[in-house]
Amino acid sequence: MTQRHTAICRFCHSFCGVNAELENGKLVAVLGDIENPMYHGYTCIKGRQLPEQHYNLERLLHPQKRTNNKRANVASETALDEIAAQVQSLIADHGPRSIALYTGTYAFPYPAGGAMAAAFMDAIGSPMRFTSGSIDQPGKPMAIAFHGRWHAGPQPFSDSDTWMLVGANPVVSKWGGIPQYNPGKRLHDALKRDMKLIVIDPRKTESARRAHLHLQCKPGEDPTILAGIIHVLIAENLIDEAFIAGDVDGFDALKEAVSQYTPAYVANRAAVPAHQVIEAARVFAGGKRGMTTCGTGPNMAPRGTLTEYLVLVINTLCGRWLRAGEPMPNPFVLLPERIGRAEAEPKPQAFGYGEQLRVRDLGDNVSGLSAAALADEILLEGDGQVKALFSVGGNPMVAWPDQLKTFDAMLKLELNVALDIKLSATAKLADYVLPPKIGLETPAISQPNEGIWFYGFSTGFPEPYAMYQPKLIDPPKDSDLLEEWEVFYGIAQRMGLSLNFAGQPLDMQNKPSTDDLLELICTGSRIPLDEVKKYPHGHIFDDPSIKVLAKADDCEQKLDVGNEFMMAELAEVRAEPVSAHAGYAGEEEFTHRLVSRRMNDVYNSSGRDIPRLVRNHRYNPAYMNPSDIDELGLHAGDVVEISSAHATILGVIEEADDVRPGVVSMAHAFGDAPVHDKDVFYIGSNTGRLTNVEADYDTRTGMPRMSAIPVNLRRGDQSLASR
Ligand SMILES: Nc1nc2c(c(=O)[nH]1)N[C@H]1C(S)=C(S)[C@@H](COP(=O)(O)OP(=O)(O)OC[C@H]3O[C@@H](n4cnc5c(=O)[nH]c(N)nc54)[C@H](O)[C@@H]3O)O[C@H]1N2
Ligand SMILES: Nc1nc2c(c(=O)[nH]1)N[C@H]1C(S)=C(S)[C@@H](COP(=O)(O)OP(=O)(O)OC[C@H]3O[C@@H](n4cnc5c(=O)[nH]c(N)nc54)[C@H](O)[C@@H]3O)O[C@H]1N2
Ligand code: SF4
Ligand SMILES: [Mo]
Repeated sequence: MTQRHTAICRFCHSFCGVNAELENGKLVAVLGDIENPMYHGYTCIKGRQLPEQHYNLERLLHPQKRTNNKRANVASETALDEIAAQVQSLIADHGPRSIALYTGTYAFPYPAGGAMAAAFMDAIGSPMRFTSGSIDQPGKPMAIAFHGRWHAGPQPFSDSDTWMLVGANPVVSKWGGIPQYNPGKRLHDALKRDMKLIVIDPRKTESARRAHLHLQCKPGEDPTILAGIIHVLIAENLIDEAFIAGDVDGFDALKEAVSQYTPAYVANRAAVPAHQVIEAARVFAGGKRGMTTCGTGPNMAPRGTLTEYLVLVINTLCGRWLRAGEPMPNPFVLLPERIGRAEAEPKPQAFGYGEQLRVRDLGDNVSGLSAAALADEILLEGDGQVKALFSVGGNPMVAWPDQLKTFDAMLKLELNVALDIKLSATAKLADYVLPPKIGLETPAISQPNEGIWFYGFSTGFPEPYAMYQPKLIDPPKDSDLLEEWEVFYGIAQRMGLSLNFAGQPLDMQNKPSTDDLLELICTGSRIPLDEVKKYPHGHIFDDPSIKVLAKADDCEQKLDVGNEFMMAELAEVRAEPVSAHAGYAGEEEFTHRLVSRRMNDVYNSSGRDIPRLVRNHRYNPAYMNPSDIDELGLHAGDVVEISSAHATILGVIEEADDVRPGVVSMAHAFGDAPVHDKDVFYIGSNTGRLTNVEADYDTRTGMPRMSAIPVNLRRGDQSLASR
């Protein structure tokens, strides 16, 4: 008999509330849940494959150990015994800094795992914690630290009449700008009420196709474009003078810094018509409400922090922050109540504190230690060298920049532990692979999507929504799976450590349940988790009485639009030579720029083992404008060699009218170790390999250039198609 339960899809970070159909304790289908008040029945093709994900033949059901290049199953208890002993001896010989943690994409939906891993690192005293966030949009927290955060938060999408997306494609990515909970419907509803969308992107994306105005720019020129828009806002007095007078510092320095970013200069440099720069400023400022938000594209391109900063500046100049008396869109549900005040928060120290890395003068900063430097920390001999890596729900071999360096680092590690559901490119090289329970096999809470409010702005639930999902099915029979948190708890037990979890001491004798831990994670929440559990379809816990408070009488904080580092960078950008060449100033020997993108049916390196998700191709095509393909004398389906100043990869060409000429648009997290390169039609290829972490990086966040990478193209080996 078919039973229907509501569940949280954790294939991606959008956490759609769905209906799961179970037969004899097995998941057989996933459908939308029309009764869910946040997602309104939405699912995507990935979410509908959850049964395939759970019962995939490539899913590991037992831990594996690699000895002499051979992998064999090992009992989880034995694996933990051995790992604990090795960690203990590494710490004894080399100190706690020799143990590093990397949490990737799948740490997010399983919050007990990340929190237990952090508790373990606290207990051993290792500062070496890295997250995929540091190679995602590290410019965001850095820019917020420079500019300041408006305590009450941004104006919500739901009542905005203008919106500007810079290098983001939320319709596909379910991230970055439009609230990522059925964003297609939200955008559709907004356009129906006549919201004007502006998109800045070298590709006419699924989001750009719905825009009132699309600036199809050269990639990597966002600082110039945004400075140009600011120039127009100021020149035409399209700014909120009262807000600036009361709550903003640095206006004069900004005005001076953008004075030479005329629309004509922008047009010449970024290849967008001058009238579009003017129109973007007028349309955005012409509306009453709405935000400019930035996605991964410009964060991966050079000067991501500056781009994010200028995005904040545009919002501030237009006064687009919530004011006293307005309803608080989300005072939180499973987090402690947060009532905004209409004032700037004190600015944190942005960088230059805490743990220092041994390379490139990098150190701790508001976006965390740079994962782009972790391979160096593993490879560089000497005091403090990293000898052991725990990778939790991440895939360094395909996600970190400079893949060949990462490959060397993976081989150099003395202890390489991957917590992964399958033999990913990284797990294959690991000494131990510890597969977890997934999805419906463990309870879920929506709380991580509240927490990301602090990461940027315009992320997180736009309303006070929460949902809980109990464990609904057993893991496959005879499997030996450990949840991520159980791994760190088990190792700590063996090492005799006491862990502090979510601020509270854990009972190290009587193992908690996942539900116990979720309860701890929600300690002090505005609505108790038990109350949330009463609403199987999820619920919006509205409280109209919660309104934005007035600025405190003694508040002297202001938002800063003239930060000295950012003004200096603006001057540096303006001083760069501009090339009339189709290529780029100072990079004339390169003909194209390769840009990042997301593909709808896969999620970073996940989804390739699910037939319906790779029905068109298993690889990541090199999408190019047909005119560029013609010019190269190539055709769709041809193999092309793509070379940056650092490395060469293969690509398979696909025609795409939506890509600007001079641009190659290609997804990341494909490919594998170099010996597999020729299987490009089967595994795709790794764009991260083109990136040099030692050149062209942000000196504060360590973020290297991972988009707008200058490349050359030439015909590749066409016989690979038949491999
Ligand atoms: N060149 C280039 N590089 C990039 C980017 C880019 O645009 N261009 N994007 C960057 C960004 S934004 C990010 S976030 C990073 C992503 O960086 P990572 O998070 O390191 O990469 P993923 O491929 O998402 O790795 C997820 C891993 O988790 C495994 N997994 C799946 N389900 C589970 C589960 O339930 N539990 C556990 N423990 N594991 C699971 C998957 O098999 C996979 O191996 O890549 C970055 N790298
Ligand atoms: N289906 C699916 N969804 C995903 C993922 C996935 O792999 N697949 N990955 C998830 C992850 S880890 C993240 S962080 C989010 C990211 O979410 P988004 O930031 O929305 O990511 P993208 O869809 O890649 O959109 C980035 C856009 O930037 C553009 N771009 C590239 N370089 C530049 C540039 O220099 N300037 C400008 N202006 N634009 C540029 C690209 O053309 C692209 O359209 O998506 C998440 N969602
Ligand atoms: S957007 Fe798709 S993959 Fe992401 S949570 Fe929703 S159904 Fe799952
Ligand atoms: Mo990401």
